[in-house]
Amino acid sequence: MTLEPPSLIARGGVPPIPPYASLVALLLTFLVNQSEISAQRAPWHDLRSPNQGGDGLFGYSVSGVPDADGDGRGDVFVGAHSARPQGGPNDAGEAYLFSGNNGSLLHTFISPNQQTSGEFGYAVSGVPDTDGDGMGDLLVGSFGENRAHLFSGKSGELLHSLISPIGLGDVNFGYSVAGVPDLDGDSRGDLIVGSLASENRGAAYVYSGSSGMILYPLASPNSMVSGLFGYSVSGIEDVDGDGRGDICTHSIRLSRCLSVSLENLFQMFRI
Ligand SMILES: [Ca+2]
Ligand SMILES: [Ca+2]
Ligand SMILES: [Ca+2]
Repeated sequence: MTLEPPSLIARGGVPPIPPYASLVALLLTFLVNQSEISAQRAPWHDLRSPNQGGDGLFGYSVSGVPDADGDGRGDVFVGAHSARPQGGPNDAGEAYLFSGNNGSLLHTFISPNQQTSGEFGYAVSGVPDTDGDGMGDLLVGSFGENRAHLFSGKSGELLHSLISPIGLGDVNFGYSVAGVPDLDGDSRGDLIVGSLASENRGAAYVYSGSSGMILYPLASPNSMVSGLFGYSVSGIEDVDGDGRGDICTHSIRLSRCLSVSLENLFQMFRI
């Protein structure tokens, strides 16, 4: 006598479901879900450069911004560091704030220190509110100027211009920028700016977003020629439980996160 495999024995007169049928059902479910996901992935807004003279590498840098126009929705910041502002020098750069809600242009930003190959907008970042109006703000790196500029997201006004603390030589201050959740306890967002100074060893500088004053200069504990500490920087939510924002930096060899507090300058740990 030959016994059927248990999976094929019908119970109560109901035919067994072939194993492949459930696989087909799973596949169909997967395909339906994929088509729904594809539909959801259609872009909400197709953002284009507003510069009539050329896009100037529009979109080379992008960042989300905490709601800047008061509609309760996050907004979008786009850099175009090779753009030529109207009547301005080549490669001075521009940056643009768009409504995340409807894609409309809210503000166009140019450097207060326009110069040829200033590269304003090479790096851009949204910043938690720095000026107390409750709206997100905007940080722009211009490594060709060795500057970074902080603007009000709501009004578009310049709040602070940060200049390389080690001079205006070939230091590429502003190569990377990021907003940081409040780390000095004044309830305002703060800033970090990367520089590729001194034989590309690199450095990064943490600033108060409200005053524009430098809080901490940072260098790699393993500084080396072409180490590129500060090649990229980022602010992150509190990771060590002290209620303050923290920061990450990347160098050519490794990435490190810095836990920052006023009492204890920082501790480093690898990620
Ligand atoms: Ca908004
Ligand atoms: Ca603000
Ligand atoms: Ca702060």
